[in-house]
Amino acid sequence: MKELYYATHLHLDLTYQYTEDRSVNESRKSDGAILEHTKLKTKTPKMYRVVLLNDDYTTMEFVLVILENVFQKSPAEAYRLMMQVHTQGLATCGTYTHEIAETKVSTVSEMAKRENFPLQATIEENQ
Ligand code: TYC
Repeated sequence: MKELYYATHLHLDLTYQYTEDRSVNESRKSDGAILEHTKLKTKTPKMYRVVLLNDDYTTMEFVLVILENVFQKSPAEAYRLMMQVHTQGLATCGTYTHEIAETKVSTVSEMAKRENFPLQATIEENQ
């Protein structure tokens, strides 16, 4: 996980605190001053691929509806991805944070069930 630190000048950056206390997160300046680094809470979130799986029963037309409406693909990109799943067994439809990826998978599953198709999507963590 990335840890971000502000790294601008002591006098200009309010996230550095001038202190005489020799604390753990300190670095010494040439004039003897101590810079205390304030660790920020923002972290890069893990990202997850949503992978669409092939099956023998879901119609190509329905997969296009899913790709255009759930994954916001253009008709041309939806067709390309649908054919990739059809010929290769699977394809990544998008990369999202965990919560959004989970929601996409649920939406695909619910829309497919409503039409009695066995279409499935899964999640894979990005390395
Ligand atoms: N293989 C399906 C068919 O021949 C089409 C299909 C494509 C199904 C992509 C699922 O994710 C899928 N009707």
